Amino acid sequence: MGRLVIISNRAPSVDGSGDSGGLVVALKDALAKDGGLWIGGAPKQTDAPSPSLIFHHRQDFDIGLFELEPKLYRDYYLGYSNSVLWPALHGRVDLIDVQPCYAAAYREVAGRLARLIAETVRDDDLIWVHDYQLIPLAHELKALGVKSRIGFFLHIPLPDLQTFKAIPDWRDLARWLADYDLIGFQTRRDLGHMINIFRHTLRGELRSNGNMGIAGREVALGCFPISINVDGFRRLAAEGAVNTPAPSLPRLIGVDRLDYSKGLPQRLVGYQKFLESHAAFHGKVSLLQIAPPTRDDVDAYKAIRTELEHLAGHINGRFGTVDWTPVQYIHRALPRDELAVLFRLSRVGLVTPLFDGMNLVAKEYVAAQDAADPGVLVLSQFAGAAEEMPEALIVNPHDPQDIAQAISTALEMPLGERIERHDALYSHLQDHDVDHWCAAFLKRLVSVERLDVDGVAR
Ligand code: ADQ
Repeated sequence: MGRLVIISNRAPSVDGSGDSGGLVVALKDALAKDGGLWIGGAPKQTDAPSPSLIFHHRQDFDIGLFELEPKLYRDYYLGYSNSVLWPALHGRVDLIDVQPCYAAAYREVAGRLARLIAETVRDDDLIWVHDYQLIPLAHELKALGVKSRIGFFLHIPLPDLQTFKAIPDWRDLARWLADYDLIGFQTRRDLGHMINIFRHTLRGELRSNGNMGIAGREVALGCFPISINVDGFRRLAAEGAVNTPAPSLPRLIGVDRLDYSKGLPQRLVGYQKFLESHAAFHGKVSLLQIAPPTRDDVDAYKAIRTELEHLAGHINGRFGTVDWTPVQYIHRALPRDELAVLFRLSRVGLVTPLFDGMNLVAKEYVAAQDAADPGVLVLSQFAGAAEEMPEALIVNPHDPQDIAQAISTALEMPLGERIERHDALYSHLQDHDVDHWCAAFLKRLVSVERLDVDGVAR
C-alpha cells in the first residue's frame, strides 16, 4: 500500500501551529504511518499563482499547497461552494445565489487541482477527498488516468432529492459523486438521500452489499459519523477548570460559527420565550453565546449577524437589570482550552442548528463535563449528532416553545438523571472518537472491491 493522500480546500499549517482543529488531529496519525501527504489550498491567494504544488516537509507528513488567483478563488469558494452548494445542501434553497461564473470556477479549480495531483500520486496511493468544495475531483482525476482508490467524505448534510434538484448542476454533481470508489456520510439520513438521488438520476441499483451499481461500475457508500478526540478534550476541560472559578449564575452556552444553518436567532427567540414564561429565573441564569465571524463577504452572513445582534440587544433591553445581563454575546473565536473550560462550567449546552452534517460542539460539550455533576445537552433533531445522542434533550429548533421547555427541563433536571444521561452519551463517545471515525473510513476504502456491475474485478 502506498501513501495516504488527503485533499481538502484548506491545508493545515505548514509549521503545525494550527493543529488543534479536529480534522488535522484526526488524520495526523494516519498520515504519519506510511509517509502521508496533505494537499490543500494555500492560505493566501496570489495574482501569479504557482503552476505546481508548493511542497513543505513536516516531521509527521508532507504538505502540498495549491494557489489560486483571487478572482478564481472568490468565484469557486465564496461563490459556488458557499453561495450555491452550502445553502442548497443545508436546505436553504431561498439563499442560493447562482452566477454563471461560479460553476465554471468550481470546475476549473477541480480540473487544475487534478492536474497537480496527477503529477504526484502513484497508483497504490490512497486518496481521501474532503467535502463539498471538491466534489468533481475524482471525475477529473480519472479523466487523467489516475488509478488510485479515491474516497470522499461529505462533512455537511446531503438533502433530499427535491432540494438537491434546486442546484442548477445537480445532474453533474450526482455523476461526479458516482466517480468515487467510496462515499462517506455523517448520518444514515444523508446516506438514504444519496441512494435516492443515485436511483433517480443515474438509475443506480442498490446491491445486497449496500453498494450501488451505477453505469457499469460499483460505488461503495457508508455512514461514518465524525467525532472528536474525546479523552483529550475531557482532560483539557478538567485541567483548565481547576483554576477557574465557577460562574456566579448557572450558565447556558452556545458556541457556533455565525452561520445561518446554526439556528442562532431561533435559539435566542427560544431563550426569550423561556424568560417570558419563567419569571422565577430572571436574574438567576445567563446565556453565553460565542459566535465567531465566518464568510463575511457573503450577503446572507452579514444579514445573520445583524439579526443576532438585534435580538441579543432586544432581550437584554427587555429583561436585563443593572445587576443582570441575560445574554452575553462574543463575536470572535476563543482558544480551545478556554472553550473547553467554558463548556465544563456551563449547566446547559445549547446546540440547535436548523440543519447540520454532524455538529462537533455537541460532542465537545459532553466530553467536557464533570461526570459527577454534569450539565445537560439540548440538541436539535436536525443535527447529524442527534442520530447518535438520543440521551440529549432533543428539540425542534423551529419551535421556540420547545426550546424554552427544554431549557427549563435542563435547568431543573435532578442530579441522578443528569448523571444517567451523561454516562450514556459519554460512553458512546468514548467508543466512537475521531480515531475510530478515521480508521473506519480508511478500512472500508482499502477493502472496497473494485468490481464492475457484473461482478468482474477492475
Ligand atoms: P462546522 O460547520 O464548522 O463544521 P462544527 O461541527 O460545530 O461545525 O465544528 C465547529 C468547530 O469550531 C468546533 O470544534 C467548535 O469548538 C469550533 N468553534 C466554534 N466556535 C468557536 C469559537 N468561537 N472559538 C473557537 N472555536 C470555535 C462542518 C459541518 C459540521 C461537521 C464538521 C466536521 O458543518 O456539521 O460536524 O464540519 O465534519
